[in-house]
Amino acid sequence: MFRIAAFLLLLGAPVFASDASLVDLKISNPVIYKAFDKARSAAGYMMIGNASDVSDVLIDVQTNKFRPMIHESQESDGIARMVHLDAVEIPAGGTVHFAPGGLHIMIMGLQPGELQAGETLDAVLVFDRAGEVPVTFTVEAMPMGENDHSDHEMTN
Ligand SMILES: [Cu+2]
Repeated sequence: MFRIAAFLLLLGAPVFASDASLVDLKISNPVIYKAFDKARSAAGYMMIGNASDVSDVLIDVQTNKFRPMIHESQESDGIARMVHLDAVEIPAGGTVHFAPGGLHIMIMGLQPGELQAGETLDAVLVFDRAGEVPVTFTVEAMPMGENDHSDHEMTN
């Protein structure tokens, strides 16, 4: 929590202030890819557009059942690894893509039968300014050729 507060102070943004009327966020194409039926983890993707002239910051993702984390896949020296992020800035007038190979919403510890293709998952995206924004992810099988994350080394 302290790290999040420090990050927001650096951005000059009010911490947990409610300025929902200032921001106009649009979440598009929320989808969760699962590599195979019994995979223990899955990753959520989407686009977050900010049509307003102030930035916002994604600070949490919540669901009733799972504890998703914000991850970013990074590659250095030919080794792909995932880094846990406390927050993601959504710039004024910009769009942030959560997409395979980059930012994603990581859901780990899946039990057999959870998050099968065709199901949906209701989640809440928590932004510094916009507050809680509900989103419904659709679960789909991992498209051919996409990275399934399961071989990634966790750092941080
Ligand atoms: Cu991840």
